[in-house]
Amino acid sequence: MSLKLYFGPGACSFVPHAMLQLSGAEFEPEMVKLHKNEQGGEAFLAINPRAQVPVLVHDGMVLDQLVAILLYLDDLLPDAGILPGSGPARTKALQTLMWMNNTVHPTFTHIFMPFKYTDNEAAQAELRRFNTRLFQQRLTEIDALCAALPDAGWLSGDKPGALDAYALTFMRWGSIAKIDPTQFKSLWALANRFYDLPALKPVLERERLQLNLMVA
Ligand SMILES: N[C@@H](CCC(=O)N[C@@H](CS)C(=O)NCC(=O)O)C(=O)O
Repeated sequence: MSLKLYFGPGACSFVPHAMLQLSGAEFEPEMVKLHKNEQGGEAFLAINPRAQVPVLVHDGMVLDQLVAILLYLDDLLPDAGILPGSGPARTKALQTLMWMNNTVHPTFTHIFMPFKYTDNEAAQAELRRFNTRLFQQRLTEIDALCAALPDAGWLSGDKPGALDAYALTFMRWGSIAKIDPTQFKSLWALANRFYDLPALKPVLERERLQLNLMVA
């Protein structure tokens, strides 16, 4: 079996990157430098014409879209704990995953890449302002989900999984937008527990990830 993941440091691709690493599966991580626009270069466009990470390549099959990749990996690696296995716990986790992907994630894109939505500079500034406030609300909502967990519990169930990695990612992104991550006490605690998982270390080193970008 050959598994390859194209990831951008600090991007949403952290979620499958972390899941693959924690699963213990053999995979080839391939870095795409988003800040150098490598996703728009000829070599990467030949792999994903949508010019985005993450991209998973498994035995020649090329897959983009975070949720599709996570569901695929969850099938392939059922013991990895990416999502709860079945029943209402799985359905609720999927509900949260879809919301994170179709609502929280694009809210941040409006802050970080407003030029994707308008070429008017004043409108871009307004998108940044409005969506920063909205993103603060989304993080508050995720913080409440974390606060409702039992002690040392995970959003994804018994094991640290996809929802936890995505929550950590959003919290980090918030700090790029100067939203202090330490104000979200339960989310901050969960993200730190995830960050401190010994098996995650290679991913943190590859991506050079810091949890709070407000403290340089
Ligand atoms: N809908 C896509 C969104 C992926 C996405 O937004 N990827 C970002 C990184 S978080 C990216 O590649 N950005 C570079 C760009 O759009 O130029 C998914 O769920 O996979």
